[in-house]
Amino acid sequence: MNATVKPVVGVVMGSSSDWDVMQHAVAVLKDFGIAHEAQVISAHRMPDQMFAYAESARERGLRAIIAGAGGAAHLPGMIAAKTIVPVLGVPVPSKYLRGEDSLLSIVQMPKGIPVATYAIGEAGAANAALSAIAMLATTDDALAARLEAFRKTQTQVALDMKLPT
Ligand code: RP5
Repeated sequence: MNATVKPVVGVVMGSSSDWDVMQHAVAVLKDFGIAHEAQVISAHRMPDQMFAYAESARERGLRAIIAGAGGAAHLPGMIAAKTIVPVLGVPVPSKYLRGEDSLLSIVQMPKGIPVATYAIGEAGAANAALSAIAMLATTDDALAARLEAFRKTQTQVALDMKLPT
């Protein structure tokens, strides 16, 4: 992203091994021309940096944070605990429990600190980005029009689907 444009969406993940999934969020943000940043922030391996990221998010202009993690996926919840910027959590598939652990640990936030939780894996990452875009579009008519056009294209693709005869 152009370094002079301040990011409005932050994408963070617990490990570079999460990139295979989280790149799908970044790809959607890029498609829509959303100023964003992406980086590894591990809740348990770099807690001080995680706190600093969350604490500075709002004053740096972030309007949504997409946080992906696998296993005991506390990253989205801990970031949400330290900022009022909306956090969109993406459960990353894990080695042993296929991401069911990630899903439950992200979605089961105690009352008071919300994390909007998405599907496990690629669909969740892409949809988290689409939700961030929908949030930004509430105050940006041009972006709203692009989101409407994206939906119309998807509809047309489905209408044009043919099954083998
Ligand atoms: C979590 O542990 C990460 O989000 C990742 O999904 C998982 C495994 O991390 P690595 O061992 O691949 O670095 O913190």
